[in-house]
Amino acid sequence: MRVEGAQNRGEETGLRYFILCDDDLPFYFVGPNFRQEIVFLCEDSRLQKRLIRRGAKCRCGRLKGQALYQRLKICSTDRIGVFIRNEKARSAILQAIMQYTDVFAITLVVERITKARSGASTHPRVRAVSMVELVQNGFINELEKTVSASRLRTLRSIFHEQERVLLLLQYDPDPDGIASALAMRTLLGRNKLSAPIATLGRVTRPENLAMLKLLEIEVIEIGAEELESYNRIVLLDVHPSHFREELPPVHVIIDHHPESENAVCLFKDIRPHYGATSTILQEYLHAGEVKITQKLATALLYGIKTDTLLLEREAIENDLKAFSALYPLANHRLIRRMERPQLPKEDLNVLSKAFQQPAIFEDVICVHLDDLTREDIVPYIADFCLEVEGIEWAVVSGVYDGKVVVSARNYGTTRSAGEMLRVAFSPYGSAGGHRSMAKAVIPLDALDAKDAKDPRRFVRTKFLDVYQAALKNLPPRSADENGGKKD
Ligand SMILES: [Mn+2]
Repeated sequence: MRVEGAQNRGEETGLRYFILCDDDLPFYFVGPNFRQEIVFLCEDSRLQKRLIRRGAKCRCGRLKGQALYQRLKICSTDRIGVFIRNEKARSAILQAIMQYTDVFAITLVVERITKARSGASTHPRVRAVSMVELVQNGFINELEKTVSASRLRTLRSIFHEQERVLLLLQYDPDPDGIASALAMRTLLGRNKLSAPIATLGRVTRPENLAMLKLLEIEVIEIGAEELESYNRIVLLDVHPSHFREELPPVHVIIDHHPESENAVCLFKDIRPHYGATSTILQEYLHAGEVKITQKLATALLYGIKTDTLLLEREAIENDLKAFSALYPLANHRLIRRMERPQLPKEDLNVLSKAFQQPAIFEDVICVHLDDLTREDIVPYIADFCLEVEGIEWAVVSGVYDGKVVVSARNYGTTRSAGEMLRVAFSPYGSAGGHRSMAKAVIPLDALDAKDAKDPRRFVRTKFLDVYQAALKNLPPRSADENGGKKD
């Protein structure tokens, strides 16, 4: 079974929400922002008229029959909430939905959770919520939680009776990946022996090493040949296409990077509009009502924080929600210690060299670093360069391990950084990313002799060509737009 990423807003994603009701109370539980996204279904034409008068979308028909569901073409991805007060009618309607549709997430509203929760939960497609939960969390959130709970069940079933599980991260794992792996291990109820966290590379960034040390997390370094010995391989915060090695089939992918090629696996949850993979995992933990320890909360909060630059970059409402849920559980003293890592002394040379020959063209700064011992210096400096006065774009390149690594950052106000790097560099290597942050990796031997000798000039020329072409397609910016962009 394949499960695609969950999205929250029906309007953006084509997801549909239905609430079956026998009075108008649920209308008030929904909240004004979401009322347009929901279709209410009822059996009473007077109730229908009343709801429509209030601005709701409402259809009338027999809720215990097949015809209405057929007419609406109810399908597996639709979210259904059942808000029927009469208990007998409620169970008959529930039966009808299960019989006539293949919806996999049904939220059943009950007065209070007593036996009803356990009773309803015996059916995997149904989750019961109480009126109190509905008031506290909102109808849409509860419908989404049911979807997550359903997915979580599928996800867990993949690991049933599988002895060796590997949680695999990118070559130089970052806090978002590490936290996601820790959360995944918790979701599966495993430990570091039955589900080790691994990389085919090495954790190098000092702040990430600090995270591992302070939270006592182990990331093992393994070779590609060892992958075969695991029964289940989970990729977190990374796609198969990231790897230079030929991977054996992976079983699960959970990530927020846009997919460049369609990977086949048992369970895939990719949400490119999310700021962090940690957010996706937090939603699973929440849906599974799994206890989040201080260590896990600290890791996840740090993961969201670093991937979204404290919720400023590429963050969506879900990231904010996850952040607020984790905040009271986390150890903030430890996070402060992780954020102020010690930079190795030898890096000072790289830094000082970087700023001796910056090239600035209009609002673009290009900085090149020659032979690096660490790849992560490149994005580190790119983040920093974006702080330079008047700069909207930072393009930082460096040579590491026979490759040119390029990091682009912008304030997300004009062209997509991912798209720009893709156009400029994909003929030579891998390139892509988000709207405000992107990366390219080009093997030196993919370049002709002249470019390979002068990667600084190569990167600058290629990027600026694309940048200038993009500018020509843009409408001229007005005077006041040129100021205060970075607020
Ligand atoms: Mn991430």
